[in-house]
Amino acid sequence: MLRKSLWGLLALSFSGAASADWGLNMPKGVTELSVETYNLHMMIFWWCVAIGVVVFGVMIYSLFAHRKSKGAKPADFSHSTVAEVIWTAIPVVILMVIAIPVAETMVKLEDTRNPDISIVVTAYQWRWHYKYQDEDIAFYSSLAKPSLDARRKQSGIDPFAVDNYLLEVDRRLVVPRDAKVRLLITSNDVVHSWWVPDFAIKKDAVPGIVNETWFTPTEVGVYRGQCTELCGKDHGYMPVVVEVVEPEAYTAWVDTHREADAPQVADAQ
Ligand SMILES: [Cu+2]
Repeated sequence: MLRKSLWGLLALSFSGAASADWGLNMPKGVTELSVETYNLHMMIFWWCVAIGVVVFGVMIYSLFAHRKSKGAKPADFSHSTVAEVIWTAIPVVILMVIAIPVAETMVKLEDTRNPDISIVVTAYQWRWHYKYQDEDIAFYSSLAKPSLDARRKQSGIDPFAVDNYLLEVDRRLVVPRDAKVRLLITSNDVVHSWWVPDFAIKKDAVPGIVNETWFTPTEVGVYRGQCTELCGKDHGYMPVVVEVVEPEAYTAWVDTHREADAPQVADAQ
């Protein structure tokens, strides 16, 4: 029984579709850099698998082949310079092989120059505020009403009946496809963290500090995330929802959401 379920788990973790359902692996995402990050992650994963197979292979073979019952005699040397040089040099080479592509990607991740759109993201206990720097658009993005109602104690509402329970907001962040979106992330009170797995972005929002990041989504869709820094009692109730739309739809959205015409959030402070 146990063996059966272990094999089942193993089989599941190696089949792509199942791992997506189970969330065992990170998503590939919808930006060039999220795909790059995913590929790095997989490359390093397979390096680790190979190292594990070699190291444990040698260890298990040695234990088995040189066991006492076969009359093995322990060696009595205390140092082997050759072995020490080898087991230092090989990891150094492996780390260098890994470090080069990783550094390339990290440099790209930090390159926030020449954005098409800049958005100031300010975290509040417990909602997000978005301000488009070049447009007259600014709004709060809070947990959507159906989730808010269902999460109340003894609400009587089945959370499983709520679409995207705790992962939906009243006003989504809207950005166009194929645009370089720069985020300037800060906080109004405590440390929060803006996280959208499909963009491979998780950036802390720290009071008094502006953190920068950027993404260029390549696919239209709705991408969800959460605050990932324990920020108080409603930490679990401040999701992030980003809607990526076609450039024309974005222009239309901007036209209808300029501050003058946009509905104001009643409890905005
Ligand atoms: Cu938070």
